[in-house]
Amino acid sequence: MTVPTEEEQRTLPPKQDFSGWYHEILWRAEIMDVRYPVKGLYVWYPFGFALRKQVYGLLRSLMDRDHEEALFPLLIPEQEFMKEAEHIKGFENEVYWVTHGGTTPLDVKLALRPTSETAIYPMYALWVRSHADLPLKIYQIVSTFRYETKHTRPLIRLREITSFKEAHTVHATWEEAEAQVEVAIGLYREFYRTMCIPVLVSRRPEWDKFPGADYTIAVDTIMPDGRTLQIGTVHHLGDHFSRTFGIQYEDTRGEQQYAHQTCYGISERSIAAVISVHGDDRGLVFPPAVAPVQVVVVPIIVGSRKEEVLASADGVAETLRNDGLRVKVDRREIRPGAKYYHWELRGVPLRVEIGPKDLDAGVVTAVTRLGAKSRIPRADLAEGVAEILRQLQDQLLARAETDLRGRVTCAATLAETAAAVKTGVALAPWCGSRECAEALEQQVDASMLGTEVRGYGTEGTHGPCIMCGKPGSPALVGRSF
Ligand code: 5CA
Ligand code: ZN
Repeated sequence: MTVPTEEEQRTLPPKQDFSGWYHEILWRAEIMDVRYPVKGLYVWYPFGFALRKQVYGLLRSLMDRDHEEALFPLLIPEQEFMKEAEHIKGFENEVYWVTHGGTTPLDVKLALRPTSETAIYPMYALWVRSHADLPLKIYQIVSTFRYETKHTRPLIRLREITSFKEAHTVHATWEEAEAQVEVAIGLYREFYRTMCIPVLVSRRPEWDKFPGADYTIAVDTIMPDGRTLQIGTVHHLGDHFSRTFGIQYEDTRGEQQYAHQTCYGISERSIAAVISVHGDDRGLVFPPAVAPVQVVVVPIIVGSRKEEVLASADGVAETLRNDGLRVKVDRREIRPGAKYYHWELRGVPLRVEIGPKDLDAGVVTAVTRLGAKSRIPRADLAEGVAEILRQLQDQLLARAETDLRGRVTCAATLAETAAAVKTGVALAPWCGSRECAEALEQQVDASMLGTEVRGYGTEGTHGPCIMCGKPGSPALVGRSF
């Protein structure tokens, strides 16, 4: 009975070795299969897909508050794609082209969308007529394709982004679009807070903004190896695309005006973040809000009382399901220890054990994924479990915030910046010039991520630019994925 299962025999690399841990956990916990024979394309296992369903269910519920969901085609005709000069420049090296229908060359090449501005905006030009049609707020969740040349990595840098949530809004004025940028940042903050992921929000440097945007606000988190991951971006598009695609509305005085637009996107990097921020040496740790299985019930079966214990386990599961929880009963004929191991690896926030002793005492034994053990009277089961999950949610957020805060260093010199980016990010005064940013990037082997930083410990330091000594304001510097 004490023979380790095959699953237990392979130990997970410690989280310390983040790259090894990440690679290994994805297949061991059955999130992604990386063996698909095209570089940068990966397969969602059913358990990974169940996680995706929770995360994207949350994202949808936030978007649905004041956006409408729609669906535009995957293929974009070359002429449309080529209309906006900046946009083409930004994407031309990443676009996959469809050139043939069967053996017949196409008259018009078709791009696989790398993002959907040029698919959506010609239609917006038809849909938007008057000020009464504005604001227009639409999103879609689709696959997009980018021929990425940097090292591809499951959920992080994909050539098929399978879970691209892109929102595209249209407004009467530049100011209204600017206000929408703030609304979008608020939505993304809420999305990540619900998943207990602390974020740093900053304004990307001019040269790093989205191709065709007036400005870009990025949402980053810090991964366990200290590198930042951009997990969302919000772009103010001004009237660049509306002029190109002819998105005009009649204002209250009967005059035609160009609209102002925003777009903002999230990909499965959000799922990479949940996995990476919370996981530990024993495997995944999911925040209850998005855990595909929130509670696993493990019957402790000994001899004669097997049927009684199993029946009780089913009853417990039913009570919890009626309370809206996602519950599994593990009835397999294997050691309880092997079951604990299995569900810990898969990040289940709470394990409920029921054995003969628990039955006699009218309780269940509850153990959180962080190891806190308690007894809950059977009569208070639903409330007891809900309270534990609430606390766990708070604990995970607090733990992640503490970690992130510890990785943000206020630096006043180049040397301090170089030291800080080894474990996280630096907030260092910068004058704003590209020359200084490039020199800095060279010398500390990190990127100038942005300014106007909002987040944890980001009061930052105003002072002389760490490169040239001119007056500077706090900028985010870090190594990024
Ligand atoms: N049209 C805009 C807003 S939807 C757009 O495409 N923005 S983006 O290029 O910045 O992409 C949005 C987000 O998708 C990024 O912030 C990043 O988190 C994610 N993303 C971008 N490229 C990839 C990729 N190759 N693999 C995984 N995620 C990606
Ligand atoms: Zn400078």
